[in-house]
Amino acid sequence: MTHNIENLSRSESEQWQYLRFSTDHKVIGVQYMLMTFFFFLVGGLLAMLIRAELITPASNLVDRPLYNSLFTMHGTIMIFLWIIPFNAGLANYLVPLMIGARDMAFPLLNAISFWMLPPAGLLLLSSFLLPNGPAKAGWWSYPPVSLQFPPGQFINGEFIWIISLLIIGISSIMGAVNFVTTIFWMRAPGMTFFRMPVFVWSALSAQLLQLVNLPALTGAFILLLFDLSFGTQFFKPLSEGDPIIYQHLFWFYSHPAVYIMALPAFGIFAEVLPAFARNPLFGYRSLAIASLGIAFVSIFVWAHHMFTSATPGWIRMTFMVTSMLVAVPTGVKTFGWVATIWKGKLHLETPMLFAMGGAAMFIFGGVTGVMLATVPFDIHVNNTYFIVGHFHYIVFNTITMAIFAAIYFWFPKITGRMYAEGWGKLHFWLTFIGANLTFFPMHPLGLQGMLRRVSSYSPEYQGWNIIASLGAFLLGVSTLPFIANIVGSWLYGIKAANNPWHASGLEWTTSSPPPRDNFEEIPIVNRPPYDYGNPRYSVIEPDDK
Ligand code: HEM
Ligand SMILES: [Cu+2]
Repeated sequence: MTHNIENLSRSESEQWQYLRFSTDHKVIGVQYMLMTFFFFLVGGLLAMLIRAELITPASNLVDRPLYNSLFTMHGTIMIFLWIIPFNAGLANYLVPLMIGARDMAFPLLNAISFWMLPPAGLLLLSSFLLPNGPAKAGWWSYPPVSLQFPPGQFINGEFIWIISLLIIGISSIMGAVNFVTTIFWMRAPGMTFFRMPVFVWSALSAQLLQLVNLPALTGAFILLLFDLSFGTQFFKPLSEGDPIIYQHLFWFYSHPAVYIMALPAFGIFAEVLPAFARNPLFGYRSLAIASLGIAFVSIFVWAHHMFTSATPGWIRMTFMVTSMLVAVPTGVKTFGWVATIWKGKLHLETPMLFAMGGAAMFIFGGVTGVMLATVPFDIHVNNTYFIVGHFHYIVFNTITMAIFAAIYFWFPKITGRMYAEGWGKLHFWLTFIGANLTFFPMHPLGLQGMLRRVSSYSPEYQGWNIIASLGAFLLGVSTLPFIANIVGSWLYGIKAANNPWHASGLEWTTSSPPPRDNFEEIPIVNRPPYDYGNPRYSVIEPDDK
């Protein structure tokens, strides 16, 4: 393999653009993805500390207050600084390309939304330097626990936590306005709603949820801040405040947040599976509508997180039924993925491995989700490791795997270079095995009664805990081939064709990487997506791999 000098210097100057202020949606998208990956590593490091503590039944590595900070910061970072903003970054990169636009509707607003995040994230991390350390009340930050800081300490971990989450939330709302406007008004001629790829449908559904539900969380955080720092009594039970109201406001956003995280993953599966099965996506319209259906139903299920919060029976029953209804549109999705690869000619390159692995794991996490929607079962396993096992099958085994599928799939488009296949497969197998070793044992542990958010446990639970911790360290190792592959291939990888996977989306019709304005000429769309036999646009494919 030869590299000429121009090539190297060109790519070097390209990498620096990601540190500069830019209003190009592609640069901003990559900035989001790089920044959130940094926080994924921080969150992962915290997870390994937690798992190191849990190898032995006694609490001996960190003290209990610090343990509380560890799981609080881990959960907060993984949700608000890894998955949600990563999805925003990926959608930023892809949506304008996929709908044939030259940029987002509001490029400056887009850049501002991004640049609010690094200071907010660093502010959150800085709370490790405070005398009493970071917030300790879990990622829900329920009052009254979250309000228990020594009086007289105005700047405490909880204060910093609320301020940084408010900044992140405002950034997300601004982003949502931008995405929804872009998808409604910036589509290329002929790009009707039912010619948009499913990825765009899922981004639209997720961003609508941000618009509708995030303001409730923002309001709750502002009231919480007043209770914490300015002596109000909104949520303080001893002064006739109502902590349960906080739970309602919190979950009114935070259950849909699960779908704000998961819908883009479903969108990724809908792009990757057909490309590598060389089959059109099965049931395009129903998958597109199911995205909106999932988003809609998810607005009405929040109280399933409150089955044990002295919730009246009729509310429990109502929310049990609505929660189970989510299984209908998600079932449509799963069926569509299976039917797409059925009898396909499967090409098992790295993006496909991650997409198939992630989709399969979603079936497991989805089934335990329906189990948890059942009130009596949920009461039994409430606050145990069964919950932690269930949601990590979603947030890690499904969504984080989908994110890796996306990174490998669009890497050639973004960087103009190919990644190394062998390293990618190594990364997949380490991740897949590590994730199941880590999170499967949490289910039997929870069924046997091991509580979550504890740093010590009774010795009978140790066996499964050792397996989970070894799995977590394997996951830590799995990031090494990934980082090596991405950095090495970005600098020295062989040049990528415009459409190395023979995929069908509009983004593959332009050069790799695309020019500043995305397309030489705005394309005119005349066919539905995933129409493999008939290219939708006149595509010229130079030196295809
Ligand atoms: C990288 C591998 C990961 C490992 C080994 C891991 C492990 C853990 C462990 C051991 C806990 C503590 C459970 C408890 O005490 O209740 C935890 C909590 C949590 N994790 Fe992860 N996790 C990982 C990735 C993720 C990801 C990708 C997310 C994405 C959202 C995530 C979200 C959470 C949340 C929300 C909590 C709950 C925190 C709380 O109780 O307030 N984790 N994780
Ligand atoms: Cu929920």
